[in-house]
Amino acid sequence: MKNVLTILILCLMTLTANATDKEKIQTINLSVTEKGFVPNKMSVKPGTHVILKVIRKTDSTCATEIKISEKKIKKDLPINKEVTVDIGVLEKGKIRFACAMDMISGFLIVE
Ligand SMILES: [Cu+2]
Repeated sequence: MKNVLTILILCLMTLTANATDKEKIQTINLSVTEKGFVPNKMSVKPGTHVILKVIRKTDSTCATEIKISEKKIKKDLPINKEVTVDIGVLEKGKIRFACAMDMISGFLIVE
């Protein structure tokens, strides 16, 4: 019984490893400064799984949150703390990210 369990766990591990192998993950670092989101324009290839690492570096901004309406994502950005935003796999198009009030923004261009 113990062996069956071990085999099952190993199988699961292999499956998970394969899934991540096929997927192309791209981590993008994003800062919030007095200038807004930096960079405010990035491009990635379609089919890429995008993970944003966002750090707000200033208090002189209204972007204390990041909102990605298209993906129904909204996350707080505490100062000087890296926040991980998993956007998932992106299809061809444009993804807009912005502050909660939609004033400061940027684009992820998928092409
Ligand atoms: Cu704002």
